[in-house]
Parts: sequence; C-alpha cells; structure tokens
Amino acid sequence: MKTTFQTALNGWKKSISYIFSCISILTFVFLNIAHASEPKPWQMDLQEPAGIIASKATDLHNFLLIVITLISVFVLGLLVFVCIKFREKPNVKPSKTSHNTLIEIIWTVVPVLILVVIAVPSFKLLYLTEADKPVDMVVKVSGAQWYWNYEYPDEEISFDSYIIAEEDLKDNQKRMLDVDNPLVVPEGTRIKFLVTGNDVMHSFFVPSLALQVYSIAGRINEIWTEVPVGKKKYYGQCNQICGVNHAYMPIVIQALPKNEYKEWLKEAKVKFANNPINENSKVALLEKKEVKEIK
Ligand SMILES: [Cu+2]
Repeated sequence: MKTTFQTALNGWKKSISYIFSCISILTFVFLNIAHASEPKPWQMDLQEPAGIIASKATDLHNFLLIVITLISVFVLGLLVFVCIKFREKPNVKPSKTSHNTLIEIIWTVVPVLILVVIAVPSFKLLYLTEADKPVDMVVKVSGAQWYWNYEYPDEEISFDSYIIAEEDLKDNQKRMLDVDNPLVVPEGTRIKFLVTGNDVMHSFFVPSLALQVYSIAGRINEIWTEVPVGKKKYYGQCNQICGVNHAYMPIVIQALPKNEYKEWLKEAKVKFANNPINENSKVALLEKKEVKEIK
C-alpha cells in the first residue's frame, strides 16, 4: 500500500516538474520573441517581420514559396511521368516528334503569365521601399573596417558601435550580436537611413526591419523603415564580405519608449560630446543643392 502511494506521489512530482519546465521554456521563448528580433538556432523561416515593409516582404516571400513549390512539384511530376511512359521497354521504336505548336505556345505563354502575376506585388513593394515618405528622423550610418558609426544630424551626436568581445559578455547579452553602443531610436517612428562607407564595401542589414543597403565610400544610399511601437532590440549583421573581421560588426537597433529615448539622448549628448560631427551630412539634409545638367 505504502509503495503504491509512494509511486503515485513520485509520478505526481514528476508531472508537476515537467509542467513547470514547460512553462519556463515557453516563458523564455515568449520573452525572447517579445523583446528581440534575432536569428534563432535551427531557424527555418524568415525572422518575425517588424514594420510595414518587412511584413509586406514576408507576405511576398510566402506567396512566392507557394508559386515555386507548385512549379517544382509540376516539373518533377512531368519528369517522372516522361521517364515511365517513354522508357525503352514499351517504346522499342522511339517517337521522333520534334515540334508541337500547341505545347510550345503553352510553355511560352504560361511562364510569361506567371511572371506577370509575380511582377505586380514585387513592383508594388519595390516602389514602397523607394518611396520618398515623410520621416520623423534621419540617421547617417557609416560602415568601417570593422564597426559601424551612427550619426544623428539633428541632434549633433555621433558614435561608433563595436561588437562586445566574448570574454566581456554579460548574462543578457548575445554572443556575436550585441554591441557596446546600439543605434537607439524612439518606438513607433519612421526613420530614414543615409548609408555610406569609410573604406571597403559593407552592407547595413537588419532582417526583421527589412533593411538591407550597401554602404559604399563616396556614395550615400537611402532607405527608410518604420520601427513599430514596443521596446525591442533588432539585431542585424554586415552582409557584404568586407575583410578579416567581417563577422564581427553586428548591428543593434534599440527601440525605446519616447521618454526613455529622450533620457538616452540627454546622456548621449554628454557621453559623445567630443565625437566629431560631419558637417557635410547636415548641409546635405538642409539645403537642396542645384544639380548641374550634364551635356
Ligand atoms: Cu562589413
């Protein structure tokens, strides 16, 4: 009797600890989803989209995945069918057909139609990313070997952002992703990034915000994004092979509530007071320069 009771008790204990570990795993997963956008181990799909461009890009990706799967299945089915139907055994005398007008028209027209169907949402998205939308703030991003420099022309601050070395990582910081000075922005803002380079080519790539633009010395590339409401970290990496430390220049965009952003700005103005500001980027923003016509 005692043994049965003991066994039942042990069983209960096991189930309760199992339920508790499930809850803690789920909480951990939920917290991670809620507060950060970064690549996950064994991740198969795109990162969770944030903002209008990213969600539209994800929708387009999902739509294309259906199209490409149907095409692949159809072509595979056709190959299997042909291999079986026209195998040597029942076709001792092979057919010498070389033209079939109807089939040729079909295999030209159908792919054209598929491309047209794909082109409509693709161009819509492309025009949206290139649109000159009114923005709340501008940040100038410069890629360098091997770190990023962020400049807020309206606030007159500029600072470098370096990866945190593995030995200096704190408990809540991510290896190969966290940086000493993240690019801090207020939540729920539309931001224009002016991306340029100091040396070789880099690429400013934050997947969850659908940001990807080359950073090239002597050239300024523009891109905009909407940072959704919510305190969150968006992780990215340079994705243009730029030299020996290419893998060690991650990007962190930290979205903060407006009041916390103001606090940060106050501190940043003191902390980065001695960092040089590039006056040219200010001028480029304020003045419309006349462009000489090339004859
Ligand atoms: Cu780089």
